[in-house]
Amino acid sequence: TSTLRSVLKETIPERREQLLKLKKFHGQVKIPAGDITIGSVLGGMRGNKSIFWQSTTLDPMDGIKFHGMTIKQCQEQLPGDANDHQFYPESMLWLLLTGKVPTVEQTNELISELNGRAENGRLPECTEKLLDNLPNNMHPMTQLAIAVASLNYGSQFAKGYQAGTINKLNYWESTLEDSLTLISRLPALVGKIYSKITQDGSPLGQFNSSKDWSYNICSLMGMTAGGDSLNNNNLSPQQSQDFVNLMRLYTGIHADHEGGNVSAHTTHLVGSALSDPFLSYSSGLMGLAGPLHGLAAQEVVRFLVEMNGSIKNVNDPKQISEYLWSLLSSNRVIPGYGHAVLRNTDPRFQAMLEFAERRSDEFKDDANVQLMMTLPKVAPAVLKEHGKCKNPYPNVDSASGVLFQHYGVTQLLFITAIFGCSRALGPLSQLVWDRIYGLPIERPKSMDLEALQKLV
Ligand code: FCX
Repeated sequence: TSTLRSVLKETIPERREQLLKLKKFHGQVKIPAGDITIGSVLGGMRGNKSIFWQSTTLDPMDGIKFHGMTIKQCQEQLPGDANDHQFYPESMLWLLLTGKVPTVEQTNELISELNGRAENGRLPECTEKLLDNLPNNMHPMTQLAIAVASLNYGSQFAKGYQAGTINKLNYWESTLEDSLTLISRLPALVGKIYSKITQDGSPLGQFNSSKDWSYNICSLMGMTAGGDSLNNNNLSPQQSQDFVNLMRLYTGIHADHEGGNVSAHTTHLVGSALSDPFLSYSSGLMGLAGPLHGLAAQEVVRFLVEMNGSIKNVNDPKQISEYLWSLLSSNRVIPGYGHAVLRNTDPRFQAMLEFAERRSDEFKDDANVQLMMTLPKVAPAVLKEHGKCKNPYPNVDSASGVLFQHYGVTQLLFITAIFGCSRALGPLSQLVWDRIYGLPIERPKSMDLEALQKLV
């Protein structure tokens, strides 16, 4: 991508100088909030401001901002499908990498760049064989993490580093190469895994080199209309178009959630050892596969389906509330509610909800979607009364699974793999910047119980 590289190259010198100045002249300045306490050492480092992350910031009340832009502003300003106000994930990737809103031409150029690297949706032979040899019913996230790690076989960064041919100041270039290659391969990877868990691993759809990344995720899952899909997905043309736009929305807004969440931080941490982007993001995916993080999306669907089966009237707040209490009293969490940083409704949830509200006819008979839409009116009060969680409001995982399920993605285990496509965009963009800045290996100090006891 000549333009992407030149835009980055224009930005790099100034940014590097700013960081160097901070490090050299102000390294001793204390960060105001977020003192490290015994509570934070024992409590998952909540509130400790200790990770450098450029592309997104998370405000507890307002939620995520992408280089300062809210989801609404992204929907208004980033190039995408004009009919649905839905930006392409490529425009988000451009924004995350450069900090600038791309033009339509720049977005199209990045779409072509990624499609060029995708080799018509064909995977490298060793990755294809590796996936063929994994059990079809192995969890999709395990398959995805293994497959992504295997792509490191072709890593430009690892090769160059091994050969000693790259100047440290230029590490970012092969990191960018690898990151774009990794992102371009994800539609084919998840398409293959989806086929493995739904049938036998044979292609479900065709790669379309004139379309965007999200379209190709859908197409290789066999979910698009017309000639690109090779199976009968039972979707009307309107529904498959809506599914593509749901995928664009989903992959766009899940791309990044600042640096401290498990998948982002893991990618950053592993990358700090100069592991290449494939290994770094494979580790991030393994973190995303945890039920308190990305896997929650799958748990939400299970929970809504179970609740639908257990209560007589899903529009009755009393019955919903009783069901939630029964869950809480058996020490289970309400999936899709709560957050480590947010203290308000997640604007990503809001964006998914608006997607459903704009298609009220489509969803009016889907009891799970209806329940997902009613729950925010009941669950926060229950969680407040329960009195434990700091944020009683819905997070992003509340809505996504049931919407995918509505269009026929009934394999719950697969939903987190779609999250895994999206989350590549943010942490890999940051990894490029980690290399631009030449950030060192992460090595915080640990403390044992005796050392902590000595402090009190
Ligand atoms: N239902 C019931 N109890 C909850 C709860 C929920 N949804 N959320 C938090 N709590 C409980 C915690 O389990 C904890 O109990 P404990 O003191 O007995 O251990 C207490 O409330 C305090 O937790 P809190 O500080 O509010 O939350 P944490 O920062 O520790 O954890 C998560 C945040 C997201 C892990 C937590 O709210 C949770 O488990 N939610 C349900 C799972 C979920 O939706 N995860 C997705 C999160 C996110 F969107 C993502 O990363 O993908």
